[in-house]
Amino acid sequence: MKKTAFITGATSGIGQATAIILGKNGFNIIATGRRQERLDELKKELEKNTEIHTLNFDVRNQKAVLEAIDSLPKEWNQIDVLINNAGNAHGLASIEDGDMKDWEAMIDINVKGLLYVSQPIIQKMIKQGEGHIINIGSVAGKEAYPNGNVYCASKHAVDALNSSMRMDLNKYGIKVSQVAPGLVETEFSLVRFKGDEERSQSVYEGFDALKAEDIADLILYMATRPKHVNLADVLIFPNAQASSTMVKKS
Ligand code: NDP
Ligand code: 8X3
Repeated sequence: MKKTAFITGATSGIGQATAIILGKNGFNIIATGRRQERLDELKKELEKNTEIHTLNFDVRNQKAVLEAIDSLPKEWNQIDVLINNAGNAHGLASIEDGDMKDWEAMIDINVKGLLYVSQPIIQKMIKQGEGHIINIGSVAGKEAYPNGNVYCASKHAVDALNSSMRMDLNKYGIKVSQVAPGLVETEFSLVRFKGDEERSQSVYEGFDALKAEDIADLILYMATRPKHVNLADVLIFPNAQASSTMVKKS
């Protein structure tokens, strides 16, 4: 029987590439995000290959998250893989200058949003007697970097939750894994720098950054291992990157 993957933040970057690769490799897809036109485009592209159901909600709104998950038709009730991907950085400023609204957004989306989505799906997985959660963390959750303060803190929280969730859910046979990427060229920097294309582009100049498809490829590998194998935590860098702050640029 085909497995179903529930992917948050499937409207761009890593989440979108993951929906596409999983959809083309035997998974039914539940794709979520806030930009309806992107969800519609993805549905159009993927329905040639697989079954796809879309849900539009903001992960910050717990009521909306629960209603969206409750609204799933019976045939979409089984969720085999949850990919907690929705997230972003907002701003890059020294702690004394940081914008409280940016801080709240990162904590609300990257941490609280992940929890809002996870719990109702974990309840389903417990009833199913199996499931796999793949959390998208970051190198920023392994080592902080200057001006990264609250984004790094939010991803350190994902790192801690990944370990702790794995311990809590081990008794139910549910796998919990993390992918912690370095620099991936997506809309991430455009969001971080509030639409400043030049500043956003400069992040990825002078080296070959990872592509969203590289991360999606890893997620496909992780999601298709045999039942007894769990890639618990994978740090993935572009070859030019050696740490959160060391990137060899030409
Ligand atoms: P993108 O900006 O391309 O994608 C972010 C996705 O998250 C979008 O689909 C967006 O959908 C969704 N999202 C953002 N805010 C919300 C919200 N409030 N409610 C629902 N969905 C939301 O960035 P990436 O693909 O790069 O980022 C994906 C994940 O990867 C994030 O968790 C990020 O922290 C992590 N990451 C990224 C790295 C990089 O270098 N790019 C490196 C390490 C980790 P919509 O706007 O439609 O709601
Ligand atoms: C995204 C990678 O280094 O921009 O998590 O924080 S970085």
